[in-house]
Amino acid sequence: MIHPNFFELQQKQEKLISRKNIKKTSSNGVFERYEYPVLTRDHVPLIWKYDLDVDSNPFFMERLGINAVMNSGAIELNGKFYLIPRVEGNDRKSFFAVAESDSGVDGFRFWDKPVLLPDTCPEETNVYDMRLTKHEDGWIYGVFCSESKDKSVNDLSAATAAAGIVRTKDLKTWERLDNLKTLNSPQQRNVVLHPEFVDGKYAFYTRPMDDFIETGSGGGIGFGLCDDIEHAVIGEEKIINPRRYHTITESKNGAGATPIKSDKGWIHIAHGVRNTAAGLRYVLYAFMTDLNDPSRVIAEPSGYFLAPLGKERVGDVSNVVFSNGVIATEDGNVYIYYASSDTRLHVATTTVSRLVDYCFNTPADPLRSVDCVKQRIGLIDKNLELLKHI
Ligand code: M1P
Repeated sequence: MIHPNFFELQQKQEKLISRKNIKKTSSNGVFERYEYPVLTRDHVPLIWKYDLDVDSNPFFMERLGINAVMNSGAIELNGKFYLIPRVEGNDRKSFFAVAESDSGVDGFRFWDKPVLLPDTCPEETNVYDMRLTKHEDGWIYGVFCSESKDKSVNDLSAATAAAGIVRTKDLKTWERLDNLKTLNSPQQRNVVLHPEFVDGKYAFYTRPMDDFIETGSGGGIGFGLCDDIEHAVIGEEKIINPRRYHTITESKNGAGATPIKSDKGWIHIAHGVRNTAAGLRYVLYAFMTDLNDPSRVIAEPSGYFLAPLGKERVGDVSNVVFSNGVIATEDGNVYIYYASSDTRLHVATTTVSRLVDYCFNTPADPLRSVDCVKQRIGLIDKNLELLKHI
């Protein structure tokens, strides 16, 4: 018999999932945030956590708890919005699951079962942060971090990050391909597949790292080409967006969502990390690359695009926002899915035109305080002149 507590919890969850989200007024003109997260651990189906049987679970305890629902791949298919977030169990292992919505800002409901990836890497311990790419070859690719224990050193927490690759046509059946090999980088995270062929090859944004946490000599977001997606190997990785001293990317940076195509270039929403006395702070930033040569940055606004705010600041890993999924619909609307503090998933909305304006018309970082002041005085002088005429 089903435990009677189940029905009460089910009603509560139904209320949460069907709650309408409320768009907040934009504070910066660039995007709008929403009142409620789009996915939290409370959205996870109860049947993933509880044994409903009153005989085997008389106290109605969670048997397999969920700790967080965060960093999510995103894709639109046939007018519906699909998210594939990183779902983390209480056991600290992450997995992927599909949630769908009609609106893109609320009503996200998980499918009945999480994604069971083909088990082709016996050493793999953890998987997370899938980027979904609708590629012009006709497949939908998922590129994610595949983490294994690093047995070469005598350190219990030493790990190796690699880019796992899967592909599907329907988000239901997944084919696992070989992990990406980058000949010059021992570790990789935040790898994103570009949606179009470049010079007839598959193009990846990479993030070379010497170490699991520190990027070391890995100087920023890389770009590399490969011939065969089923056995992907990248030789040369060109750093296209370096991390820089005394900026939001000083400690590290990484590609975020699959870039959005606009008539002015490819729009990237990436993340930058700087170290502080309170630990690492992750923010989102934007840049654009050339339409015909996506390895060439053509615009990079100064500073961050979106940083943790209010309740977003606190969670499992506080002071973090992270995005690995953006949807641009045909009508030019953009849905940016970002997680806060490795705990929950939010959406911010804007449009392709606003992002293009933001990228080209927000001044670049002059990299020195004195030049930042000059830059600001230029803006003030222009405004004072205008204000004289009112
Ligand atoms: O904890 C913050 C983020 O840390 C990692 O990102 P990066 O490789 O850039 O440091 C990822 O593990 C990510 O999942 C996590 O949100």
